[in-house]
Amino acid sequence: MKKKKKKKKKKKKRRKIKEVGLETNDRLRIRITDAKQQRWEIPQQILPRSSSSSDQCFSSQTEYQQHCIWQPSSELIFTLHNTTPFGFTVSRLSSGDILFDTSPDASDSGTFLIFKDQYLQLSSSLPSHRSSLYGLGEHTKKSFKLLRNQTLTLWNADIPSANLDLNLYGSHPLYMEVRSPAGTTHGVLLLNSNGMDIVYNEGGDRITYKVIGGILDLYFFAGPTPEMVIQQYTLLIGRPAPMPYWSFGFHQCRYGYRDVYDLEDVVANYAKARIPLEVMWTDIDYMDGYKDFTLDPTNFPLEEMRKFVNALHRNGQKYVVILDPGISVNMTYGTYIRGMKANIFIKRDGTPYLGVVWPGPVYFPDFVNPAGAIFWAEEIKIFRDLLPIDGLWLDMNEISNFISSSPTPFSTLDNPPYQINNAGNRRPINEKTVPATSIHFGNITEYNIHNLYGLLESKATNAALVGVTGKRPFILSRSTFVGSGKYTAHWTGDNAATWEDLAYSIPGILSFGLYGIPMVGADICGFSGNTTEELCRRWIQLGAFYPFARDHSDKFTIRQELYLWDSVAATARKVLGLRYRLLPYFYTLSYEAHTKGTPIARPLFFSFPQDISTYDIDSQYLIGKGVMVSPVLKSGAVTVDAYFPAGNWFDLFNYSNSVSVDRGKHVILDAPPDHINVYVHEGNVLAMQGEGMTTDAARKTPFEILVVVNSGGNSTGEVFLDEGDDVEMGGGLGGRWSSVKFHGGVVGNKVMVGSEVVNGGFAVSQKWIIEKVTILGLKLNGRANKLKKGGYELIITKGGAKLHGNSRVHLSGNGTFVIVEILGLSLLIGEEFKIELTLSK
Ligand code: MIG
Repeated sequence: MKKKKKKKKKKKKRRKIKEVGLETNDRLRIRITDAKQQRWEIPQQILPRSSSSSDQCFSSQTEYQQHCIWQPSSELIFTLHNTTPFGFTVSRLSSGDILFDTSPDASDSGTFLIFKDQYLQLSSSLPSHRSSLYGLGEHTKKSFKLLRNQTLTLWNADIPSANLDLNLYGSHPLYMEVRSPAGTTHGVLLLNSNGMDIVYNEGGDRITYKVIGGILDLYFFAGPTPEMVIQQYTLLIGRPAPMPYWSFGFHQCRYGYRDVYDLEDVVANYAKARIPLEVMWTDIDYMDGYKDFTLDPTNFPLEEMRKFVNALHRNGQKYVVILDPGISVNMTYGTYIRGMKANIFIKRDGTPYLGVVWPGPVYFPDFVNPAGAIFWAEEIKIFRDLLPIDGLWLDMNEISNFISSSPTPFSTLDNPPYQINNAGNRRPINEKTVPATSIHFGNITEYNIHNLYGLLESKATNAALVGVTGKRPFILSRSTFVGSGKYTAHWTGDNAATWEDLAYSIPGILSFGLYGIPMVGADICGFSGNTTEELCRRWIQLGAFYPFARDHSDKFTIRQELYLWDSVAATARKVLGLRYRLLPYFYTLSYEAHTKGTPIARPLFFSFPQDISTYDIDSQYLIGKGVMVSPVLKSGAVTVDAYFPAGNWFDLFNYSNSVSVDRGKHVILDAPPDHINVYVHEGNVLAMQGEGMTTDAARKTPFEILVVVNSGGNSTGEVFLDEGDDVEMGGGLGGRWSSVKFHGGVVGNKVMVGSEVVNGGFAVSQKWIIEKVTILGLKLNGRANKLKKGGYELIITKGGAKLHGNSRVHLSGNGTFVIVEILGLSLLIGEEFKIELTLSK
């Protein structure tokens, strides 16, 4: 099954090894490096990925000159062009479509392959009129689809995400390309941790990488659907971490909470307003002098904090605190003393590098050093023994530094010959971070490993929390890299409380879905600057449907907890009510993400790749395959222009509202101040539960199975159920989990709904029941009219035996469709059932 091939070749000027490996039938790797000298490559221990095997494609140089054609089952074909310098193409076997073509444009020296020590260049042409590109973050973008004529810079930096187009906290050198009209999709990863500029030219017919180190290590993912590209990508880099069930509840944070009483007040006010609050957070305010693992004895004294956290826990709520990587240089600070003793700080010129962050002078732990990760885990353990926190928030890990240290004279690391477009202004790469000449464990330079710090910290923190709690960890990291999703969730950083940033949050979240970090959200109501009632109301309407939903704001801005305005509170109750009813759906999507990599929040083209109108849409998105969110993103608006791909769609707030389009169409929807449009597409079955003030409470309510029948006959859906915070999610049969597949459809005069259960024992043991089955999508024609008059027979069977319960059928709907509700059921979700509703002839 796994066919891998490799080949070597010498190049004229500098000697390079080229390896071309077909790693799976849908993944191809092309590795170009120096034949003589070992160069920096991201170590396997840091980012484990399958390496290509050693079987040769062609061993001799003469053969190498030939085209290299893989075995027919491979969808990706590598062809070498024997030019100087050499060029190559990657094409798709099934269509012959050329996906990547590095043949230089003879009129433009900027398109040639260049391989120097601190400058690598690679360029590929693109079929401009057929090509839509996504990814290459982290940036705040006006549009999810990458616009032409721009340079995308990757270099992790503490630059507020309220800035458009600048390099931000993370680096993800992956793009996804969708080709019209068929929507055939592939992915390209340049696996490289060095700083780079990626130029997408004005004509949209060329992409050029300009990288300041490492090697050219390219991975191609054949797709051919968007979903499959992400599956193939996350198979290489690691599947997303399982997320605890509670992390899908609503989170409240703020920079500047005064004291523990302030926290208590906020929690109490949420309860009083009947707005669900799952997780309370605290920013750096809780620390003593901003020192990690300490508590401010005056405002956040340990005893009071313990009482507070215990009260949260008694109420089914959680508590998360922030950690910054910088450790205060302070002889009376235990963490510092232990860190010095363990000798785990990043060094420069032989001594720990001295930076400045919130506590003042700091040293930064080196997470490349195994002893650094052990140190970190011990500090987390000591702190958690004092205060039973439920998760950790990793900020400032780009690394952010308040000072820019002077470069080492003549060092081409601190001052590389090619200056990437850092901060949009070709600022030095050393600006406000740890200088590139700093040294990590194993003599690795900061120059090479800079972009990996957040990944390494997330990995160490994840392992530490598993060790300390024995439970599924929750980590939120600002800085990320390829593979971070295996350890952490992410938020989009310091946005502003503006309507623009509300809109940009969608491209931001969709991009992280591509990067294999599906648990992502933006600061709801906006971080910096003062929000307004209207903006905050619209923001919670959208934010309630982010995978990760947290309200967070900057110090010295006005408060923005959702209960502070009546209109925001009312809308919050409504939209979070729907979110909580959809928790089984969100959680099942997180299981799908964990096992396959598929994003939770997806662009429309994931489900409708053949509808080319969807390629540009980023003011709406899908949760999973079939729930579409169409928010208001403009001040004053009370309607929304929403694009509906073909089919029947039903309003999840009010099943009697529907939109039916034969082919994709824009529809103007009402969006009064308290409302967001969330529609489910035909063909889906959703397992929903009731509302609750906590996810725990919501999980105790009975299920409603919502079946949206389609014209084609069969609708499907799935629910994954487990304890919610076991370290493993799923796993072998007999484990503490169950999975239920639902199907529903219309055959002749019968409406049928049924389930198939895998490992049902767990769900049965939890006594989860289905109380109601709702069927949408039946046309209100003659037959349904008969239904209305009672012309039907309802048969419910379990294990072949008929059930005689108290179920009854209720019909409503006055538009095109009838809503059939089968009420009064009491079916264990862990046992297979079949419902047949036969309409009399
Ligand atoms: O220098 O901890 O992005 O969420 O509130 C700013 C204070 C540090 C930046 C984070 C933000 C957080 C803030 N932090």
